[in-house]
This record gives sequence, C-alpha cells and structure tokens, in this order.
Amino acid sequence: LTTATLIAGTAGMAAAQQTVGFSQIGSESGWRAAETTLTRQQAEERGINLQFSDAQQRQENQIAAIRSFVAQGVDAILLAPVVATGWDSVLEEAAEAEIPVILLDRRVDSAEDLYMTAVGSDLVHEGEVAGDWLVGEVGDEECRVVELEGTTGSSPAIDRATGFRNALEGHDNIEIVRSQTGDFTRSGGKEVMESFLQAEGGGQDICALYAHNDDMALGAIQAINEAGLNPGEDILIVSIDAVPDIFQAMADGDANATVELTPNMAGPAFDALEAYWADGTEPEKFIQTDSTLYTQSDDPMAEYEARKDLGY
Ligand code: GZL
Repeated sequence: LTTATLIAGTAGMAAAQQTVGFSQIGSESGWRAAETTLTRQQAEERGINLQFSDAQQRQENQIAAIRSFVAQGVDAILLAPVVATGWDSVLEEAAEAEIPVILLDRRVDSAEDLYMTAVGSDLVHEGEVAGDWLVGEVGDEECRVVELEGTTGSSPAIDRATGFRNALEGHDNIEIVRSQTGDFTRSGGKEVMESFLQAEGGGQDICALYAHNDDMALGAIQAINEAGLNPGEDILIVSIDAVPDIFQAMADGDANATVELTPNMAGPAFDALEAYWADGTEPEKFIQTDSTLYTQSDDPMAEYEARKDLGY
C-alpha cells in the first residue's frame, strides 16, 4: 500500500459514521409523527446512524432510553422531553460520559450546562399569537373561552397557557372559563370537549376554543359537530401546529386559525452536531424556530397540499 493510499484510508476512517440516539416522546399527534419522519430523513441524508426510541409518552421510558444510549457510547443524544422536570440525574450521566444532548421542541428545568442546545419555538409567543388572533376576531363582544391544555407539566402546556393569557390582558370581555388537559391527542381533545359542552349549556355558552395543538382541536371539532353545533362559527377554533388536517378543517369552515410549528427540529440539531464534531464549535443555547399564523383566508387547501406528504 502506498503512503497516499494509507493516508486516504485513514482520513476515510476519521469520517466514520456517527451514531445518534433519539429519545422521542411517542406518536401522540400528527405533528410528533412528522417530527419523527423528518428526523429519520435528515439522519439518512447526512449518513448518521439513528438509534430511535419511542417512549409511549412516559418519562421513565425516556430516562431508560438515555441510559441505554450512554451505555452504547453513542456520539450524541436527541431528547424531546415529555415533561420539563426530573431530568437532572440522567443528563448528568450523559455529561459525565461526555455525550452531547440536544433538546427538541420542548424545554427542561435542568441547568443549561446539562445540554448542548435546545431547538424549538418560543412557546409563550405561540400562545400570544393565538390569543391576539382571538382578540382581533371578538373585539368588544363578550366571549367565554374553553381551553384544551397539552400534556400536564410539559413546557408547551405551561408556556402556551401563559402566552394566551398575556394576549387577553386588558380584554376583560374575553374570559377563559374552563381549562383541562387533552394530553395533545385527538381522543383527549374530543373527550374533554364533550365534558365542556355538557358543562356549558350544551355549548350555547361557549364562544371559542383554544387548543394547545391541532390534534386536540380536531377531536373537539368532532364533539362540537356531534352536539349539533357548527365548529368555526358557533364556536371559534384556534390552535397550534399547522398540521395538514387543520387546513382541511379550515377549508370545511370547521376551524379558524392555527400557529405553525415546524416539525423539522432535527435539521438545526444535526447542523449543530456536525459543526461540533468537525471542530468543537458549540451552538447558542437556544436555536429558535418561527411561529407563523394561518387563518381561513390563507388558502387552506394550498397549505394542506404543501404539508400532506411530510409524514404527519
Ligand atoms: C411543541 C411540541 C408539541 C406539539 C404537539 O413544541 O412539543 O408536542 O405542539 C406535540 O403536537 O404533542
């Protein structure tokens, strides 16, 4: 073997395939399914070996998956944390093993030095965008609002509630009369909306629904239809994620507004890791994605078509 061939071969070995462990929450919503699809696609395109774990929305399964990734000696860990608390010890174990951790789409209460960066939206701002839209729609009219909250203790549930309430400040004609978690699922949204309707005069007294994600809104729309009311008219519907089916609902007149959350959190995460692996470059602690409002007047079926093949 000539020296040149040996050097070339060694260089090739230096670019050995990186292995990344991904602790995914589950598949509770269309948005979550799209995030998983896009993460697999991004890993494939970049020649990264992805070890995938679905926690079925249980934190103990995520902690076990992270411990397994550390034992495997993976090169990095992606974590979409189902709730915000209870991560310190397992993140410390990853840090001791010098394995960088990147958070996707949700935050944790742990100290920032326990993860390399967090890729996600400004969840408080998303709630503000949703609330601002409702304020604009309702004007000075009295409006009793019901709220379907995301998974209890998750950063999107906490922050989207805060942001929506920020937007309603100074608009005392709009009142949130009921809030309950639907756990980010269609079935949860349907069941809780049924109880809201029964508790509020069959729905006559409800002016609007704010759902922390589109999947709960879509479940609620079923319940409102079954109660003999017109979703999108009798009860205004605003939610977050911009999944294809919410645009279909808008086109059908059943939903009114959604705030877009990109499912492509892995792109910025893998960019940061590739820079780090190349020369030790560390990213900012928070890589923020956009929050764009879409309403019925934004050609919903064009938005549906643009998203329908992305793995939702
Ligand atoms: C928000 C993300 C949420 C989505 C839901 O960043 O964590 O989790 O809005 C999903 O659809 O369940």
